[in-house]
Amino acid sequence: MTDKKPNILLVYTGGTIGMVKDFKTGTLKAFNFNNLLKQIPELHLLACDINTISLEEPIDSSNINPDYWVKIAEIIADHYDDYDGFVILHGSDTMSYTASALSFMLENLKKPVVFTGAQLPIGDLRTDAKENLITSIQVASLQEHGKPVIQEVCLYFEYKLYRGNRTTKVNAENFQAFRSYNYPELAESGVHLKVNHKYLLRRKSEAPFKLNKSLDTNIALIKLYPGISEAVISSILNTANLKAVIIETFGSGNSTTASWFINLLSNAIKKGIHIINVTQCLGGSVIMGQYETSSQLKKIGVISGKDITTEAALGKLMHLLGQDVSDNQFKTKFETSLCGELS
Ligand code: ASN
Repeated sequence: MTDKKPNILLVYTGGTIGMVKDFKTGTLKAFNFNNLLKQIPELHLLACDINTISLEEPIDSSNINPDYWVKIAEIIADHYDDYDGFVILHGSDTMSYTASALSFMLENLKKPVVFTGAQLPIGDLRTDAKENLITSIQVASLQEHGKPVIQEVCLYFEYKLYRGNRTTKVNAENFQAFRSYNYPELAESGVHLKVNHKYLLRRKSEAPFKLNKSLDTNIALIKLYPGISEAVISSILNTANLKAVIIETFGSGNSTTASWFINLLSNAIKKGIHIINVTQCLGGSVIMGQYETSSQLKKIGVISGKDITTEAALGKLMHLLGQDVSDNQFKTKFETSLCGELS
């Protein structure tokens, strides 16, 4: 083993974390990340080497889209061999979507990709940014027997490390903004940084790292509510070029049993549109057939999202549609875990 310090690439995409307060005017403004080490001298104390790279025009994460996901994934792929780990600074609003999508795009990842951000800018006196940033870098630097401890896309926020594709932003006010209801935390930061080794993703395959850039956005998301009309469902299902729809159902995957609803879904499936059942509940799983209100969905060929989050279901769907998976294989592929996104 060599004494070489881990090498971390910090990728700045935007978001609140990267804003600083101009103390003269009191306004928040974008931060020149090339000066990061000057702004946060603590980073020099970390036992790793850090380089930074920034999107040309950093964004508020509400402006994120799959083109940006490709840009971020390309930065990681282009530098994959040169770094031991990656920390991605991203706005918190859509961080779970980006972390989920990247988990499918970065196939056979064997290095840490840690997403983090903050609820208050790094220049704010009460900021949560410094702890999030410093611990994310430490997490990305963890090595055991010369190999990274974390070998997956994860999200670090407010003392907790989560699997990225299991997270959801649940709070716009609290520092603890994220939760992972269906999968335990990968690590917790207290006096010690405790890693829950048994929950870490370990791929059996020795296949090399591969970047999947092809994402198909011909999809839709419908959240069911009592009173949703035939006209609304029908107009969405008649969207030009539509290939798949995620339906956020009630409880363990239940929906209205109204015949217009089942018929619309059944006809869409016959036309080759994939329908995915994801629960609106934050925790728990879709179990089609448990109640009468889901058995027809099962019968007509609706795909079970099991305990996947909506964020991960969207990324997985865009990814699988981009991979030209055959119609016969699609259901099985969607219902099988690719990188720990469902149980
Ligand atoms: N609007 C910000 C963003 O997502 C929120 C944040 O980063 N806390 O870019």
